[in-house]
Parts: sequence; C-alpha cells; structure tokens
Amino acid sequence: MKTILNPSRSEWTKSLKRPVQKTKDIEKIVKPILRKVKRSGDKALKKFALEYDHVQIKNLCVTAEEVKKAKELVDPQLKSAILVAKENIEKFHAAQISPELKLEVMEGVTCMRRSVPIQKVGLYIPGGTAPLFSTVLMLGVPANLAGCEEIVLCTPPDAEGNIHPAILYTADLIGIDKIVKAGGAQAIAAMTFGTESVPRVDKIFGPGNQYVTAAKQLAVKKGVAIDMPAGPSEVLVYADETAIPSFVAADLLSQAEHGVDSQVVLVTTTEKFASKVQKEIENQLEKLPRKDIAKRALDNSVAVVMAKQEKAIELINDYAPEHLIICVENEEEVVDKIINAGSVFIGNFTPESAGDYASGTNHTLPTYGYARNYSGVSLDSFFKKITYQKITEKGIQKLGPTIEIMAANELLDAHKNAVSIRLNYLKDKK
Ligand code: HSO
Ligand code: ZN
Repeated sequence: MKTILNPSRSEWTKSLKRPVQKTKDIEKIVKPILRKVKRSGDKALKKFALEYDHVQIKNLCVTAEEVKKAKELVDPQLKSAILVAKENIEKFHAAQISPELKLEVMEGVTCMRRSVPIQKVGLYIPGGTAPLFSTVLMLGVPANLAGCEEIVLCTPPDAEGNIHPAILYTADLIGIDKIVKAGGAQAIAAMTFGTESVPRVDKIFGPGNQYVTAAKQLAVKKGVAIDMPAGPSEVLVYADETAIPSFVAADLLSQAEHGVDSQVVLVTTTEKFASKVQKEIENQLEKLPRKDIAKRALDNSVAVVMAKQEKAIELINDYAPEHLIICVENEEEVVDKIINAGSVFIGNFTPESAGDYASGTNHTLPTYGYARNYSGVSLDSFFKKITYQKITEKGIQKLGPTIEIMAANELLDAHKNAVSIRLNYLKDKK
C-alpha cells in the first residue's frame, strides 16, 4: 500500500483509481452463455456445470433430503450465530416498511401510494473461495419480509455436486425452498429466461464475479431488473490520532481478503499514523490464511495523508466508498457531511465485519463509485411503489380547467377532451 501526501484535487482520480474492469472481453464470453441457456434450458445448465464446476449434475434443484443432511452438518455454534444475525437483520429491515400514503391534495382529488412486493425474485450466491451464507440472510430476509411470492436461489455446486451446508441451512431457515445448483453467467441467464427447473424472475439480486456482473447487466436489456451494478468490495477508513492503528489495519485487511481486485483506502491526518497502520498491516497480514489474496488487493490500495479535514471529506465524497469507517474525534460532524457512501461505520468499536454479518444493516452495497447514485439493498429493493388516484365529481370540476389549459398548450387535444367531456356531462346533468 503506497502513501500519498496531501494530494491536490486534480490528483485524486488517478491516486484512487479502482482496478479496471474489462467489460467488452467479458461480454463476448457471457453473451453465448445467455443464448445457450435461453435455447436449451436445463440441458445447458448441466452442460455448463460440467464445463465450469467440473461436476455432472443429476438434479439441478436441491432436494429436501440434501437440505436435511446439510442441516446436520452445520455446527450448533454457527447455527446460533446465524440465528442472532437473522434476528437483527429482520428487526432492522422490518422497521423499514413504509406505510401506505393517502392524501386529499385538493377537494375531491385523492392520491395514494402503496408498496407492492415484486412477485418473483432471484438471489445469486457466489461460490468461489468463500461460502457467503451471510448473503443468503441479506437477500432472503428482506425478500421474505416484503412478501415476494416466489424466491429462487442459485448458487454453484462444488466438485461433488454439493452446496455448502451453511448456505443450505440458512436458506432453509428463511424458508427458501427453491435452491438451484447453478452458478456464474448461466445462473443469471436461467433466472432471466426461465428453464424447466428455474422460474423466470422479475428482479435479480446478489454479488458475483465479473461474468455474473456482465450477465446481470445483459439481463436488464431483457426486461429483468437488478439490484445494482456490482464491482469488487472496498472500504475506506478515515482515521485520526484517536483511532487505534491495529483496529484500522484489521478493518483494511478484512476487505482486502475478499478478492485480489478489492481496494482498501486509508485517509488519515498524519504520516506518522499512516506508518503505524502500515506496520500493523504487515504484522497481521502474515497470520491470515488468505494473505496472498489480501497482499494483491493491497497493491491496488493506498494511504492518503490529508492534514485538512475539509479536504479529506471532499475526497471521501468524491471516491464514494462502498463501506466507510469513520474513526475521528469529531465523528458526528464528519458523519453529517458524508453524502456519498454505501454504508457508514462510526467509531473505534464498529468494524465493517459487524455490518457484513450481524448488526442488522444490509451488506449488499454499491461499489465502484456507484454510491454516488445508488443505495444498498434494503426492504424497498423488493417492492414496487404503485400510485393510485380517485377523483370525485367535485374534484374534476375543481381540477379540470387546470388540466384542460395545460393539455391545450401541449397541443394534445385528446388529453383535453378527456376532461372536457366529463365537465360538459356534469354541466348538462344540473
Ligand atoms: N463485505 C462484503 C460482504 C461480506 N463480507 C460477506 C463477508 N461476508 C460486501 O459488502
Ligand atoms: Zn466483507
């Protein structure tokens, strides 16, 4: 991790550049996968499982027997941890329910807005080097709370054709009974077009590698919604001398271990603090089983010394981190000035890991600078908002002339007539 001292605004973009993603090359691989799944359905999914997961799949859908076996394999301590996390995530997401809105905006003109659950949702849980059963909670809990009618979960099988027991245990706990052994772009294709085993869904959620991300982007063109454009995980820690260097180092490493393309950033007040953190990183890194991944991620990472707080805040908002940890003396003041971040962690005792697993907030967050214009997944992500209106005779008489004149001036006579015909009717009725 290199250190940069008080960079000027013009240097920020270059110094904090995220690893480049070669979308064009990836699309070339992903497009034929989508085409094949659309054409051959389950047969294509099985063929891709053989090609990419190196396993011959008999039944694409996980059976009740497999779930039962998996449940027996999960350690009781892990089971109770998952229950604690589930409860917190449930509490925080249930509190996000927005009540129905009904308002008489003018006499006889009533407008309403209701949240209606998206009917069919698809959750993607990546395979790879870490079994992300926590993501099952982060997506499954709000999907369930929202009342989505059909929830399908796709995740790649291992070389024996099994799904990680903790993923199955968690899915079962939430009540997800359609679990499909399919990963990568082919899983996204299946949920986009539907196959014999996989229903076509209205919205796809979940993280994934560059192939999954590209496939989700292509799914949008086929009329499926997605949670957000995803990129590699990242964290920015803003720390002054009141922060504890070993804590800061641990937080930076917790994100660096996600993937070689992850990025971690330290913004701090003095060069001395930056070097204390660097030393701690070196100490802690050696003991990590995933040190090779973390080391490579650290090559993409940077420590920025920013003596002036005002400038530091500007830089943070410009970078728009997925996760932002704020560990400075006047934390509240700084928090209030943050306008671009996926999720904010405040103070020395709030590691990002808390939000990743168990505090209650969602860990599916906008990366790659999308925190500028996207929110993380929340209960809202599983709803559409439908508006309604009801106008009485009195109401149309009051509002009608306003609509008539606006329509006439947009040169849209049919619009005007739809009002005039009613006003004339009411006049004749008298
Ligand atoms: N930090 C990841 C989520 C995660 N971490 C899952 C551990 N497990 C993206 O927010
Ligand atoms: Zn994480």
